[in-house]
Formats: sequence, C-alpha cells, structure tokens
Amino acid sequence: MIDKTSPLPLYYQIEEAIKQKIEKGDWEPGSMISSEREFAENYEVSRMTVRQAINNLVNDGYLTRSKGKGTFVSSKKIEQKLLGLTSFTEDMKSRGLEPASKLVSFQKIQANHKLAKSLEIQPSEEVYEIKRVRLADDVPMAIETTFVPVQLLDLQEIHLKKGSLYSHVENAGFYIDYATQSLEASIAREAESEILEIAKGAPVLLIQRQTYLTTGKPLEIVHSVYRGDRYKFMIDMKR
Ligand code: 16G
Repeated sequence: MIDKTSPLPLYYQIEEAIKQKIEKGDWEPGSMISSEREFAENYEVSRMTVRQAINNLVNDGYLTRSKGKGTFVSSKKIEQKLLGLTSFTEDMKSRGLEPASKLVSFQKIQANHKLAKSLEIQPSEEVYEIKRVRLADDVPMAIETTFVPVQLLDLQEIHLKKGSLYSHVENAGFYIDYATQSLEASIAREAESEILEIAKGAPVLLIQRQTYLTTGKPLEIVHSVYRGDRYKFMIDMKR
C-alpha cells in the first residue's frame, strides 16, 4: 500500500507495488492492467503520479503499451547466459520456444577491407551476406547480419530459411570452436523498430560476434540487434 507520510516519492511506491505484483506472478504476462484513472482512484493520487510510475515500468520493460488498446504486463525476458557458444536455434529450443527465421536477404558480396581482415581472407574475395530476422514462437527477437567466407562452404537459401546455420556448418564436417562477442546499448532506428515490432527509439542491444572453427579459421562475423525488452544477458563471476 501507499504511505503518504513516507519520504519515498508516491510514484516510486506505486512503481514498486506494481513491480511486486508482476514479479510474484499475481499479474500474468499479457494481461491488461487497470487504467491510469482507476489506479489514481485506488491509490488516491493524481493521474500524473500514476503516469510517471507506469512510464518508468514501460521503460524498464515490465509493462508494454499498445496504442489504442491499453497497457499490458510484458512477457518475461529471455535470460541468456554468456558462457557456452550456442546458436539461436539451440537457445530457443532449450527454453521450449519454437525458433524460426525470416530470410530478409541473401547474397554474395565482395568483402571490403575491414571484413576481409576480420574473416582472414583477401580483400575482394566473396562472402555470403545473410540478413535474418530471428523469431521465437513467432515473436521477432533479433535482426542478424552474418558474413561467411564463400570459399569456406556452400550455403543455400534453404539452409537458412528452415534450418540452423551452425547445424549446416557442423553437418558439412566443421567443428565450431570459440567466439569473441561484444554487447552495447543502443536505440532502435526506424527500420529496425518496424521489423522488431517495437517503438522507434526503444532500447536495443547491439551484439557483434566473431566465431572461429577448430581449424583456427574465422567462420562468421555477425552484427545483431536484439530487443532490449525481451533479452537479458547473464554472466557468472567468481572471485
Ligand atoms: C546466434 C549467434 C550468431 C549465430 C547464430 C546461428 C548471438 C548474438 N549470435 O544468433 O552469431 O550466427 O546464433 O544461429 O548469439 P542458427 O544456427 O540458429 O542459424
């Protein structure tokens, strides 16, 4: 309940009360929450105060606003451990979610200097450029642009539309060894927000991965844009 004599701001107390209901599971993901007016009446505060609490919870990913419909409890974020080197297909399956890909474009391009250096090939050698939207249970999670040297293996649309790139690579007799990866915060640009079905300017995570085979050769360079409201990356640390 709200304590009006507390030094804690009212909006913060409301925010915490709503957060608790979501975290305890009293309010299920996907359910619609009361209107600002109803909250204001229940808590006997102004609508401005309620709005501030709700805005913060939307920004933190606990709630999602749907234009003309209302405000809903968000789905739980996918927690991804940054430990094993796994594929999107494996990650989703291990959570009981159905992975899928929309192949946006697939072409052979000539590597520019930077790409050639990272993939350890000669500049102007060909690379596959693969743009995919990755979905879990039909919900878009990430946009991925992958570069793979053409001389390494044969890739066809079919391998990318239905299957997993990593499975294809392994079925072709390669062993994937390790990767280096970076993560940084950003905001969704217009085109990205449309594909990911989020608001323009919503938080996203930019992830870059460079993966190596056991032969020591680079397999891929991947630039991805992950939805900030659906993903949480976890790292275990030991002192
Ligand atoms: C993940 C990897 C990506 C890899 C893809 C293969 C991250 C940030 N990226 O999305 O580098 O190419 O899996 O997925 O985790 P697939 O085998 O399902 O096609």
